[in-house]
Amino acid sequence: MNMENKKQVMLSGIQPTGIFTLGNYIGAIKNWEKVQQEYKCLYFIANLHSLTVKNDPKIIKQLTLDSVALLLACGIDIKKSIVFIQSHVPRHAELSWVLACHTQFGELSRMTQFKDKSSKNADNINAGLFCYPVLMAADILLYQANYVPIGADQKQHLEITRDIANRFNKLYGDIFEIPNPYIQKKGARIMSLQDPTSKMSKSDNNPNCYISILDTKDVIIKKFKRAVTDSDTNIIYSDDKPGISNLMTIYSVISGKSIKETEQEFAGKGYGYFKTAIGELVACHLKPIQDKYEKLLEDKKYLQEVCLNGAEQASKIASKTLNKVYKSLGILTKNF
Ligand code: AQP
Repeated sequence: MNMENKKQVMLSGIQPTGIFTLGNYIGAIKNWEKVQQEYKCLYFIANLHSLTVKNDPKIIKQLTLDSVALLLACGIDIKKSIVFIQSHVPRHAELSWVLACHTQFGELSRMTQFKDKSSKNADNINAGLFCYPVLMAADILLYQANYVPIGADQKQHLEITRDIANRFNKLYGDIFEIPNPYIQKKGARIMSLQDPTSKMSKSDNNPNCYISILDTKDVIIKKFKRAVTDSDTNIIYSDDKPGISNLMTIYSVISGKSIKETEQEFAGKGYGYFKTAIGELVACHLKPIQDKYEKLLEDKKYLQEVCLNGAEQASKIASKTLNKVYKSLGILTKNF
């Protein structure tokens, strides 16, 4: 066995429901890029998950390939990681059904994201929204992932994945690896610029709530200038100053400076000055990503190849797990 085989497996996905935000970047993708050296990483575009809420099919289709380009532009390297589109590996949907038959209605009813999303989509509380954590469990367990990078909002979903896997292993033998949370130290949750008590989301109706990775410099600076902050002008990190604290977290993660250093740098400077500085910093950081993205989009054929290669590699691992699962359950596969 060579060293490559000994690497632990890390898996994560992102929905093609909008152009990635600075929240997605800081909370997820920036970290995905870093861990590629140490782990065997699989990153996928979770287009099946995006069906749980109503979206325009044309936009989802467009955003799926754009999202692959964005991942590559953000530094995900296909020589180190497997990048694929969820719907290209039908094993996800197959394992999801098997796991749904081993998940209790009561467990799914307790998921806070289901409660949140069904209150936001009262006209479309569909069974897929309810079963979302089961598909997510299938995504993770198919690849025998050891680690899943998660923000606070996904904690409960990983817990239920572990519960399902443990239950399955108890009934049918040692089938699934039990995944662990991989929690990064800094900048795990970036909040909305207009409502710093709720998280920055790419599908927010108000574009002033988020910075898109593709926003131009002018737009980025304008959005930061409009960001909601409290009435005093001191640049101090504190729980009772969620607006400025959120901006300081962003500044700190992107600049690599600590919160203390950020406080010192901007002591006595006022919000206006700080907001311009953060706008300049973020725009400058995103520029090379935007340039690389534009270049990648010019070569659709290359992007398609990336997706097909990724799907092929992912399918091999996924099929091995699903065959093991079917065998343990007495479900006949074609090569019986
Ligand atoms: N605001 C955020 N701060 C930190 N991390 C975030 N993530 C999302 N928003 C923030 C992380 O990004 C990864 C991919 O998320 P997703 O696309 O699967 O769905 P999400 O968490 O629901 O992200 P959005 O942007 O809020 O999407 P919509 O608007 O479609 O619901 C995850 O690792 C997530 O933690």
